[in-house]
Parts: sequence; C-alpha cells; structure tokens
Amino acid sequence: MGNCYDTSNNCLINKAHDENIDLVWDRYEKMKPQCGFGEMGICCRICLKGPCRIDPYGDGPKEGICGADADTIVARNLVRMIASGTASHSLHGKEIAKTLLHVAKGETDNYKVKDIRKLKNIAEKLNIDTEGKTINQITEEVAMASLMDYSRLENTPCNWLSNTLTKSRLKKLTDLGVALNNIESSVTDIMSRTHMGTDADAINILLAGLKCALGDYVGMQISTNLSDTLFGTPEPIISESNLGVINENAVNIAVHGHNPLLSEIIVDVADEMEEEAIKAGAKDGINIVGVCCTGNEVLLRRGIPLATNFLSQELAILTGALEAMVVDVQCIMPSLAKIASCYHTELFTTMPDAKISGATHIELNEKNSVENARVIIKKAIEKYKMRDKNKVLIPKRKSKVIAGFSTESIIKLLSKIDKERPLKPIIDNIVNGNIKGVVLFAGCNNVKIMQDNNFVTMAKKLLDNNILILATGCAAGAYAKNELMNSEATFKYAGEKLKEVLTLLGKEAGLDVPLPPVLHMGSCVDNSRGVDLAVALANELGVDLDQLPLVASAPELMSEKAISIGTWVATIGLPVHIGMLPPVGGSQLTIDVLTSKLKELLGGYFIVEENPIKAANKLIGIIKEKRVDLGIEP
Ligand code: MSK
Repeated sequence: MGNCYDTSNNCLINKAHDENIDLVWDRYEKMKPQCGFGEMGICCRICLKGPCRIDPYGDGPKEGICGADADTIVARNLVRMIASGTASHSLHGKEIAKTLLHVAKGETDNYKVKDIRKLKNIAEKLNIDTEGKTINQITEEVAMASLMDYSRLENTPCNWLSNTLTKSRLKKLTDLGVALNNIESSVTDIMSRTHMGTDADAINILLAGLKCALGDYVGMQISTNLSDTLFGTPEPIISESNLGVINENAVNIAVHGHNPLLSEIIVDVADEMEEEAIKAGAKDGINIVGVCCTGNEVLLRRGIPLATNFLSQELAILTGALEAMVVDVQCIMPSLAKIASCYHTELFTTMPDAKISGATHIELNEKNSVENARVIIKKAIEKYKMRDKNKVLIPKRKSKVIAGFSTESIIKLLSKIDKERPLKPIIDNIVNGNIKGVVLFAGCNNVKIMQDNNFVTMAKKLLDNNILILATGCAAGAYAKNELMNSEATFKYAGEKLKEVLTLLGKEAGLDVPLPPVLHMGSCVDNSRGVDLAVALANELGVDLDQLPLVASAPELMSEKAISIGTWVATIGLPVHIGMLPPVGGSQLTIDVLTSKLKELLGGYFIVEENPIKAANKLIGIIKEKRVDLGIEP
C-alpha cells in the first residue's frame, strides 16, 4: 500500500529517501509496534505512583495502584483529549474575539470590520439591540457577548450555544445537564475531576466530556463568525490545489496552521511587496500557498491556492522551491524545522505559545503584525536568491477548485430560485429524493491510513448514491487536491439526480457549469457552518437535528480536536462515522456509552468502520432509515 492516494506526491517521497530525510511515514514505521495499552486507553499516567497498565485479556492487573479500573482510566483519558481539543478551538475563537474588541475600541489599526452585514446578523442572532448604535458599539457588544462565553458565572447556557441550535436540542442538552455555560471552566472541570482520587465514575466523567465538547462547538461558532466579520464571509471562488501550485518562477511562501489573524496580514503584505520579489529575479513575484486549515481560511476568502493538507505538509519543503513556511498554531509537525534545514527554506513561527526549536520566531501580534509580516516576506525574498535549482522538484499535478460555500453564500444562491423561502429548493429536492441526504466530512489525515484514501473512496460511493457532500478541514483539502471540488467531478461522480440539481444550482449561481458535488465550507472551525445549515433546515422542517438525513464522518481522524468535534457532533444529534477506534478499546462501557447509550439519550452516536466502502454503505443505510422515519421515499 502506498503512502498517499494521490501518487503525484510519490516523487517527493522518493526524493526524501534519496536525501536520507525521514518523513512522517518513516517515523511511523520506526515507532512500530506501538504500545497496545496506549492504543486501548488503559495506560494511566495521571499520578506518580504509575504508570499503571490494565491487562485487558490475561490474568494481570484489572485495576491501577489506586484502584481505578479500566472504565475509569479510559474515560479519564478520553475526556482529557476532549478538553485539549476544546482548549485549542476555543482559544482560537478567543483570540479573534479579543481582536474584534480591540477594533471596536480603536486599539488596533491592523484590522477592521470588513463585513458589516454579518456583524449585524450576529448581533441579531445574539439578541443584541442595534437600534441607534454605531458600528463600533455593536462590534464591542458582539465581542463582549462572545467573550462572556469563556467566563460566565451564572448557570445559563453560552450565548453561542443557546442561539445557534434548535429549541428542542437546547432543551435536551439542558435536561441532561450538559448545556454549557462557560468554556474555560469546562476545561478546568475536566482537568480537576480527572485528577487522581477525584471522579471515578466513568459515566459521570463521560457526561462532563459531552459538556466540555460543547465548548469546542461554541469556540468554533465564535471563530467562524467573528473571522467572517473581520475578514469577510466567503463567497464561491475559483482556485487550485495540490503541490503543483508551488510556482518555480516565484518566491513561494506557505502559510500553515489555523489562525486567519496572521495569514490575512501575510497575504495583504505580499501584495505590496510583489515588485521587490520581481527585482530579486522571481519573474512571477510572490506566490502564497496554503497548508492545512490556515490554507483553507485564505483559500475561501482570498482564493489562495491550497498546496496540501496535514499528512504531506513536509513534502511542500521537499519541492526545494519553498522560500518560507509561516506557521501559527496547531497541526504543525515539529519535523518541519529539521527538514527546512536541509534546504534554503526558512521556517517562521509567529505565536508566543507555538515555538519550534530550529525555527525563526517573529511574532505577529496585533500591534506589530504588518511590520513583522514585511520582515518575514523580505527574508523570504532573500532566500529566493539562495534557492538551489538542482534540488527543485515540483509535482505537476494541481486541480481546479470551486470553494467558498459559507452558509450565507449557499442561502444567497438558493434565494435566486426562491426568494421568500430560500431553503425550499433544497428541502424539495431532499423530499423528492434528488438529494438522498447529506454527509459532512471533517477531520484530519492519519499516518495509519493511506492519505486521503478513505475520504475519496467514500465520497465517490456516496455521490453515486445521490448524496451531497460538505467538507471542512483536511477532508476539504483531500477533496480539493483530488479533483472532487469542481464541475468536472459532478459529471464524473454524481448520481444522475444529484447531477441535475447541481447543474440547475450552478446555472442559477451564474456559473454556467454545475456546482461541485463536494462543497468546501472552510477550515476545522467552520464545521459550525455545517451546523448552521442543518439547524436552518431543521427549523424550516420543524424537526430536530437527529431527524435529518444528515451524517458526519471523520474517516482519517488524528488530532484531539477531531475527538472533541466528533463528540459535540454526536451530542447535537448526528451520527458520526470514524475510520478508526480512538483509544477507548479497553472499556466496553465507554464504547457502549458512545454508541448505543448516546443514541438513546440524544439521537447522535459514533459508528466505527475502517473499511471505506463498508463505511459508505453504512452511511447510506442510516440516511435511508432517517428518510423512512421522516415519512419520505427511502
Ligand atoms: S488542520 S485538526 S489535521 S483537519 Fe484543521 Fe487538518 Fe485535523 Fe489539523
């Protein structure tokens, strides 16, 4: 089995081997066999009496030194993963909310509110009265209402929870005691209750995990919506994807990580410095390319080409044509520093909480971001002169991408068909079976799975069955690179009925070609866009989210953030497919809670299936069941 579904990258993997450079796949091989206790979640390192390991099969210990059994240990380990994912996504949102507040108070010149309509829509959503108020006043109130979700003392649900879900869902969460009031205290709560000698009841621990995961959801809502306010709400935009977007005749700069506060500035400043790059001999000037979710952010809003998703981030440097990689937070392999040192590439870290030894740290904070972005780009231009032409190898492949499907842009497009009830065309097509259902693909790549294989294999099968696909994060990267986000893909892979709908929508959108069968909704935090669309559909139909023919899938999950996302997606009522079992195999109780018990309580649940064809068939089966329950043709 190869490393990547897309074989155009193989030349770079071979190049790395020729140059004795270890890549993620080599390090994985060296790590084998991986620790079986760790894989099953039954290794406890929470106190210094340990580590303790539970023997899952033989006559060895069935409890740790303190007496914690496998269920307690697995549940504690799992909810700590959820807390880490929640912390990551919510801190991302907090940084953006703080920036918005500084904009409102006139404390920064580097950012401004770009999308006033979105700001006002948010104010309305959060029940903020805008009558007679200035834009700065509304901005401040929106920022404060968002920041309050991180620190509320009262036991009322977070603003971004109570105002973004269906009423019946909010009631279910409240009745279960998991309607989150404060993101940061939910993370503290997990760390506290999982301390040695505190909560030892696995069910109680897992319930706290559900509540904390909703903090991940709230953080995502804040990240997406406030980023749209600052940088604009995405509209359909045409670009390209895959390593072939690296341009031999340009100063190439990759932006990588998650936070658009930094990448937006880099893109702006690069525009100003084109001439300087041309003078340095790069006839095509500066070429910014994206990696991972920072790449998705600037693809959606600026049309910046997406070079790659998570697993092949190292290969961007192996092209020998990357002058700089500028990283912010999350999903950045520390190995990049070592690989960059084998080339002329300079790796820049930009956030105080995400430094990498061997990288150059130039901080892009609110006050100096423009100035320091210029320093980074100047250094990249100097690096261009040091490029060794003999070491350049850029794979040719790149595919056309239509991205930018925010909820707003989808509704705007549909309103061209029905101005009064824009969701009606989608609902009619779901009811008549032209669109059988929708699957939202999210999550990472994992070195244990051939890169992008599960994403692409599942999508082809689902599309053929007239199921529409939405995608975010590295799932979106997989589809962008592998030619599933353009009109040709609609002709090639969509079932006849779906093809008709996408053709009609493309025409109405003025594209003259069908819409792509996989709609790029953005970065990981933009899973909130998928929820907004689902909630709008559920409200229009008068049902709750668990009744919609809608399923989520993370077939190549990897990060703790993927665990927290999957958990809140199930909590809000959607079935969630995952392509591998997280470290919970040591506790049947935990597996039962996440599958059957959760389904009984909230309608959402996890399905584990490694085989992508079997997984697609299971999702098709679930969608059929949901259609029958809604009383429409399966
Ligand atoms: S970047 S969290 S590898 S999707 Fe959002 Fe990709 Fe997963 Fe990171």
